[in-house]
Amino acid sequence: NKKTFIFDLDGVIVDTAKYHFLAWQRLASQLGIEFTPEHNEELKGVSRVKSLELILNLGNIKASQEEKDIWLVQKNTEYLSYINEIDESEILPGVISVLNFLKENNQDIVLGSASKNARPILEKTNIIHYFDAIVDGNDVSNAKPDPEVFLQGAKKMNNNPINCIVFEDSLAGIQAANIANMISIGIGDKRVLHEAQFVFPDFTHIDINFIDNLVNR
Ligand code: B16
Ligand code: MG
Repeated sequence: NKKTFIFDLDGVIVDTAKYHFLAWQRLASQLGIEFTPEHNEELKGVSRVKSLELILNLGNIKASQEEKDIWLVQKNTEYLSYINEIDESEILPGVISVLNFLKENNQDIVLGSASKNARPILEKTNIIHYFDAIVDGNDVSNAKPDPEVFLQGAKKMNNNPINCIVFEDSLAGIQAANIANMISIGIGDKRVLHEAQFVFPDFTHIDINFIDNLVNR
């Protein structure tokens, strides 16, 4: 039977972490907080609100909800100014061949992302037409490792979780896929993503026969 392939966005399809970093760093420096690329690693797959909490904790800053709301808008406005400039060239190597193979083989393609900016990113990079369903930060109330985002994706496709395959770059996302009873495929560092059933450094390392086996298993 038909499989549902669920893709995370940031870190799997596009590398938007660098733009999140620039926008968070501007805010952090304004607040007198030192924010490094290592800190940014910890924000991968984490929601916008939770990311701000982590950054404020770094600087031991207590703030009112009004202040936090202003900073969240400021960060997102700056992030969107970068997103506004992106195009197809931002798509990570090897992703398009896998999407094409899945389309040719009539498999479901679903987005499962924590980002509330997922749609504009898919539009700017010209790949929104590949997706049969999109589940993003606007749809879910429980962040990864809660499996809600992926379970909603399966439900939209009317498919059973055991027929779903998840591509993720964050450990929380891998855990979410495992809890959902889906096949978890890590994209990135094996040491970080050790709970995944399979790990590849990036999509160029995934042989199309591997995908074909998942389709026909
Ligand atoms: P936004 P993913 C996540 O996307 C990012 O990895 C994470 O760094 C970001 O804070 C989060 O989306 C929310 O993004 O501010 O655009 O709503 O990896 O789940 O696709
Ligand atoms: Mg991600």
